[in-house]
Amino acid sequence: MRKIYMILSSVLLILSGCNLRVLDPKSQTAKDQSFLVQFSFALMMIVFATVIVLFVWFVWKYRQTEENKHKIPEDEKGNRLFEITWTVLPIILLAVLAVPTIKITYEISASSSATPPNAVHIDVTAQQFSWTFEYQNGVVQTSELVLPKDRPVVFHLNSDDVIHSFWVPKLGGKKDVIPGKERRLILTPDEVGTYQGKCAEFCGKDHALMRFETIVKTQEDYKQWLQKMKQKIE
Ligand SMILES: [Cu+2]
Repeated sequence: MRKIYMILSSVLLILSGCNLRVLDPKSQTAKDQSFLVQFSFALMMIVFATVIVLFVWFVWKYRQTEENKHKIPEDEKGNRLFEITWTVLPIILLAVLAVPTIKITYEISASSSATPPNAVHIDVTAQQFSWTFEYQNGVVQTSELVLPKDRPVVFHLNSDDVIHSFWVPKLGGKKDVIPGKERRLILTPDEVGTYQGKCAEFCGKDHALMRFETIVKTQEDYKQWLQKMKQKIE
């Protein structure tokens, strides 16, 4: 038993060191997405619990006893009420799931939403096996992405070679980066901090090394950082 505890605690220790957490949202997009995950999970658990309760109940109710041992039940020729119920219920459940899913999907999709006027634009280029981030004032950074808090950031995603996928789990879902086709992703970080990002599409032998740090700063700090970096290249 002690051995199991030791193995479990060391596994926990290793896993807790991982900063790539999906359900720890630090932007509105990530919050909306984790709401969808939790909402669909809750709905699924209602169905799961109902099925398990009915299953256990029926197994218990129709178990073999001394009295019913030789009883053969009568033939049932269908039950309209039951048949309507188990046809209509899934339709209602799917409709309930569809409303927030479609609404949120459209809201967070960069292709269906207009560019916010106060947005920061960053050109992101993926290449085997690193990331390049280019800011509007010409500053270029690799493997470190710096963002302002509470301002929409429009990422212009491009690839130099194969298909990659841009992913900062705490800020929102991934977006494939496709060579020859610019894709857009809009995220608004709402908490200062450092978040892990990585390539989420297997892209070759060093794919696992395609990680980057995302540092969210206050708007004032972000401005100062941009100016400092600009002076460095001048
Ligand atoms: Cu990649």
